[in-house]
Amino acid sequence: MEKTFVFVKPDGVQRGLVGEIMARLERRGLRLVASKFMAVSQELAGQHYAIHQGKPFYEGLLEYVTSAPVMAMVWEGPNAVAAVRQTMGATKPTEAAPGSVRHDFGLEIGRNITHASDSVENAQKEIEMWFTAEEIIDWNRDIDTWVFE
Ligand code: IDP
Ligand code: MG
Repeated sequence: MEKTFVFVKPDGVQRGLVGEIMARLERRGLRLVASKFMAVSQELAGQHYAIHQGKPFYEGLLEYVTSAPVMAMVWEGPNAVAAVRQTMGATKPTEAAPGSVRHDFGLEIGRNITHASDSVENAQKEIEMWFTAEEIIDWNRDIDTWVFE
């Protein structure tokens, strides 16, 4: 089953949106397979956002994601990567679809509440970067046949 990596960024944690975001993903039918509430080191932040190194917002981005704890998670389901990106909405909150997390709770690109992997390949890389193999729980949920065709 496809897996994707998500974290609720420090603004989402500070604003008390962790439960709301997890509830939306649960209600959508995705299956939680890992989560941890954690402080992000400079090293991890740098590794996670390596692709943005050199961009004008890079330093601010690292400061932002290390400024308070985050809730890191792995969710699983058919097309999990695309489904979660859709639930989170476009990077820029004013371009995010109404009903998406970034639309419903955000205004600024630099305070856009969540991260979600943008491809299956990056999801695999990010899951390995953030979680150990033992932290990923392989389980069958009793309602799975009512959500997964
Ligand atoms: P994504 O989070 O939707 O995948 P990316 O383009 O990969 O978006 O950018 C990563 C993160 O960097 C964004 O979620 C946002 O927090 C931050 N970011 C991107 N562009 C800007 C910007 O122009 N100003 C401030 N922060 C930005
Ligand atoms: Mg991205």
